[in-house]
Amino acid sequence: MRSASKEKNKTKIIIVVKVIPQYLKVFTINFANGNHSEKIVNLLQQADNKMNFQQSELSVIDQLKHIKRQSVKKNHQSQRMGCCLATDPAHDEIEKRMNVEHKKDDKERKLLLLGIGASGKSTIFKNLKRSQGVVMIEPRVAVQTAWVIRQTLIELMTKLLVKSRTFYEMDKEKNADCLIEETTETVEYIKLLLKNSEFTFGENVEPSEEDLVALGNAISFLWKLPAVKATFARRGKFAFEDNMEYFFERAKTVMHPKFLPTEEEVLKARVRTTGAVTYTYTQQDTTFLITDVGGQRSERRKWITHFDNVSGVIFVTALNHYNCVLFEDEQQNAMHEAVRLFTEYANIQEFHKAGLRKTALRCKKKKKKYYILPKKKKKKDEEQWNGIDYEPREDPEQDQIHFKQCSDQAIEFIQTLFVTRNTVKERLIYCHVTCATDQDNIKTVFLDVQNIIIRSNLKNGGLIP
Ligand SMILES: Nc1nc2c(ncn2[C@@H]2O[C@H](COP(=O)(O)OP(=O)(O)OP(=O)(O)O)[C@@H](O)[C@H]2O)c(=O)[nH]1
Ligand SMILES: [Mg+2]
Repeated sequence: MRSASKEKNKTKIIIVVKVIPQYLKVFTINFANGNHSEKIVNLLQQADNKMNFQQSELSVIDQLKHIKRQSVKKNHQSQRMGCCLATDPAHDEIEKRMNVEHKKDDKERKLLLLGIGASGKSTIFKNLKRSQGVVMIEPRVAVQTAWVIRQTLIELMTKLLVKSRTFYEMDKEKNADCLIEETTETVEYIKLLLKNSEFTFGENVEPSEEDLVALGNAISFLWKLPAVKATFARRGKFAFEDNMEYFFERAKTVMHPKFLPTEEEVLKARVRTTGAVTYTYTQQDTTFLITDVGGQRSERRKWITHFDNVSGVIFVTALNHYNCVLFEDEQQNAMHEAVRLFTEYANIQEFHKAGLRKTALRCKKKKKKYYILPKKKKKKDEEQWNGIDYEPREDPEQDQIHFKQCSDQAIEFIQTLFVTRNTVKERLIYCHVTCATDQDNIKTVFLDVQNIIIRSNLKNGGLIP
């Protein structure tokens, strides 16, 4: 039996896989983030920061550690320069504060949300806050989110039009369905859209009410074009945001001057995270600090500042990413990037005191043709998908059974891709398959996460076997 001291401070890796409900019908989706103006994103982030809960960039202990490191560095530099500075007076004070904070830290459990961009971290984070009773949309946030959605609609419709042309030019026979038929109405609407796609809404540029309504009509019309739909079906080949189908269908409503998004729509809208946000809440006498970080490549170098004393890592990965490319690099498959990232971070020194106990998987019924890693593209270190590919069956009952078989196999395959990357034998890894936009689902996942952490605290303290 392992001693309690050895068990102490174990980091748990919990993989949460997001599931896209609309997958009943559609193909894969990816985000095309970076399209919103930085200003809107910043404004939103600021507004989000002001919501009524505790959050900060770094925990106090992290900040103190940083100050201490700076102070030690300064001392070393002084000594190298021949100065006989015994100790920095600030040093003792920092040590004292660190001891106090460490004691406090003992009662706090730090959870870290990691994963590639658009994997669903912030959606889970927002949903967790919502389940804790935090009001998600203050009037100002709602107005700003409305502009983000409108801008995204214009930009992504423009992208679809451009890609329609690219696909058609690339292979006129194979991509014949991407050719946009030229009619006076189509040309007029495209012109209107392109004229407005040059603006960044929010930077003192707000179209008139008439222009907004006209834009809504244009997007709604263009969305119905078969060529646009055909290009949309090929969106696994270029970076494209999640949930856009929902907003395209409602283009006229979204472009209405009085439109304000509902909570569900705020969850569906894509706002890239820059930096990190921490939310503190208490459950069963334990204080949890959960940190959401930006997942795009440029954001990941900031992660290291959050690794101290982490009790649990929630690694989020999106099931639809098996057929998506990265926004940062359209040549890179998003699922491959997620597996690589998990391998890198699951085995880093900071999370080394971890163990593997069991893998729990919960799954919702989904209808989707799964072919995760194209066989021809298999690389040396990648597992090959040998499961059954989903082909719709005529008989609904048979179809359901067949689908269940396919989806179970595919989920197990993805799960294995991650779990087998763990090289620390005793680490605990739990897998949940959930839908990040579904509040009840996320509530259950977090209840499980909290229970795991609380149980392991009691175990470490010798209170339970
Ligand atoms: N339908 C559906 N959409 C989801 C789910 N999870 C996330 N999304 C959508 O995916 C998009 C990206 O989600 P985010 O939560 O912003 O992703 P992120 O991991 O925080 O991305 P970064 O901040 O760039 O690291 C948003 O439009 C979400 O609404 C899910 O389970 N189902
Ligand atoms: Mg985010």
